Amino acid sequence: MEELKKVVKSFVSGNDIQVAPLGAGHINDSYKVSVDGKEFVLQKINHSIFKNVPELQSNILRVTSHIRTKLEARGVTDIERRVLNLIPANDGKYYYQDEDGNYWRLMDFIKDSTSFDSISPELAEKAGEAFGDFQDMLSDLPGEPLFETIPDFHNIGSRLAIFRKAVKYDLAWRRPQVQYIIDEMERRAEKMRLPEVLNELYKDGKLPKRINHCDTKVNNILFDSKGKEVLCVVDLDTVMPGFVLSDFGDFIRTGANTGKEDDTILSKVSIDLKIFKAYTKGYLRKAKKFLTETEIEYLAFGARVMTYMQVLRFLTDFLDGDKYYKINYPHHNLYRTLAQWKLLESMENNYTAMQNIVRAVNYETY
Ligand code: GN1
Ligand code: MG
Repeated sequence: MEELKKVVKSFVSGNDIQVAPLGAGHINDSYKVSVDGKEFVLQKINHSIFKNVPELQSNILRVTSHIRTKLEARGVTDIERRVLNLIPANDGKYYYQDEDGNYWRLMDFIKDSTSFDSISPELAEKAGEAFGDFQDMLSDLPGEPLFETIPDFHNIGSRLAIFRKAVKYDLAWRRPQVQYIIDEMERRAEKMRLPEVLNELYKDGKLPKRINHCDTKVNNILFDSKGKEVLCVVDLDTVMPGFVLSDFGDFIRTGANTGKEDDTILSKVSIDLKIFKAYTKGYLRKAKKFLTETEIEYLAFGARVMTYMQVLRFLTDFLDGDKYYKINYPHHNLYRTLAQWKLLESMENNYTAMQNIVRAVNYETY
């Protein structure tokens, strides 16, 4: 704790400093900090994953400043609760590097807020509006393109290549016990891959790259303390250009699952079509005005491909010996893999219904 207080002091000064662990992210370490009563969030940035922290922080600064300007123009009054606010370190940089080479950042804590791992259709609709509005607000971000904080992050072709390498080298000697899942993933590879198709559509301008959040997990939205209204979108490490189907898909993967991401009771895991529909409604209400027909047509596919990609990513990490994601118990990555695979199967069985929902909602949305 003394170490952490020292880090805090490289950003702000004060006498009474309290630090406590916060949240359950799979990548960074987060803490809630209080300095003489004022509250902050301190994060240790996982720099084996985010290799260029100065560029990462510069992305977040650009994105949050741009959103702040938009909110001001709309006349929003409680802006400090509507967008993250980074605090500069004593040397003026928006990060601090300690003697061990670890990178840290500090931001204001958003008061009276709450987040959920599972939500009602009403809230899913509001979450859809929030992520649609997020993409809309960033659509005219000035300056050069955002830095790609993790190259090929949502590129299914490269995820497959990394997965195949993990299978081949089998670093943790775990391949035999998961061979049947590997086979199932390979069986789906051609259908899920589509990079060529997507790239063709991209070249034709039918599937543009837009600034995406790229980590639209349901718990990356803060609601007010009553759990009724969206306050703001958080976890901006991966905001970068991509296909909107991946932002849509990752929300559905996490928010429209009747079970947990790592549920050990697989019968609890399935796609919740009510949530799917509600999110689609909210999202299209905000995003329809800028989406192409092709983007809308591919939304349901986005949910499938993001879930497929998450199976690959958890399974890759299991085969590698748990190097990427934080785990809470041995074989956690295997349980995550199984639960996401179950969700994928449920989406496959309900795919026509999902596509029909998108079409119907699109038809009804103005
Ligand atoms: C990670 O850090 P967290 O928990 O928000 C991951 C996402 C995965 C997710 C799986 C940088 O997100 O891409 O979808 O876990 N973030 C990174 O739950 O890899
Ligand atoms: Mg994250």
